[in-house]
Amino acid sequence: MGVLNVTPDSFSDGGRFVDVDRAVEHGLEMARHGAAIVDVGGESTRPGADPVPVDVELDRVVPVVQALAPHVRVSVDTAKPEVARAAVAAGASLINDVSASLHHVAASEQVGWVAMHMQGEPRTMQHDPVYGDVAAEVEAYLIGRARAAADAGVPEVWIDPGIGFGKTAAHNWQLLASLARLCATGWPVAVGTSRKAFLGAALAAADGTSGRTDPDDRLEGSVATAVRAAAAGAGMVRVHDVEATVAALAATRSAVRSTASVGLEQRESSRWL
Ligand code: PMM
Repeated sequence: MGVLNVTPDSFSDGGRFVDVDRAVEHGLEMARHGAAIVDVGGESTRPGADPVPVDVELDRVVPVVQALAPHVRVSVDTAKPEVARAAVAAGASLINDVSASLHHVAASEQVGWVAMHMQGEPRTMQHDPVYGDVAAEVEAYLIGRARAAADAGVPEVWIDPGIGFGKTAAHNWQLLASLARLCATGWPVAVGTSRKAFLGAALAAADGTSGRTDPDDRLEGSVATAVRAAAAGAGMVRVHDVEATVAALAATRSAVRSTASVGLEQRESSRWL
């Protein structure tokens, strides 16, 4: 899933694709580079972000969805039912829902739904996130949301642990470390680590520098964690750098296959992943 934020203020690519033509061009480019889905979002969910009025979000999202939908599968990244409905009418077939509350819209529109876990809301979620057992709590929450959606008749349900949404860096690493367990629930898992702040600290430690504060400067961490997620069984990774991620996933697949062909167990190759 390639990320297309049509916002002036997203932490990772804010302001770059506000213009409809540029946004569509970038979406098509991600599709050419191998994205199966382009995820169009018109409201920033970065920590501290203020909500956007519904008419503003509609104006940002609908024309871009309409232009992309004939060429590539489109999802809409929104927490507003009006925006989700309008995007589906414009051709989107997946609702990417960081609020995990729109399953009734996905059911009535008969489209797919991604339920993401978030503790709190974007304006305040990073103030002091606290969990007893983050992996268990996120899993229990997501299973509940997924069951509700399936019971309501949603035809395609994904669960996403919501990396960075009301989580410390330690929580994010714990969630990544326990992804195989989330995948073992049987619900298809989506994961978004791309360019997020917790990667900056890890990359800086590798560099010996004080910090990679620019989200554009977190490519290696983004790709490495996408590969890690896929190796753990995630069916979808939400990324900004589609070309690099697709190549890394293809190379990993070849490496795992050749490991199997020389008689080692797959487990062997995934130990370091
Ligand atoms: N992260 C962001 C926005 N939407 N949706 C899902 N399903 N999972 C995520 O991890 C996620 C998301 C924030 O990143 P961005 O500002 O770069 O879009």
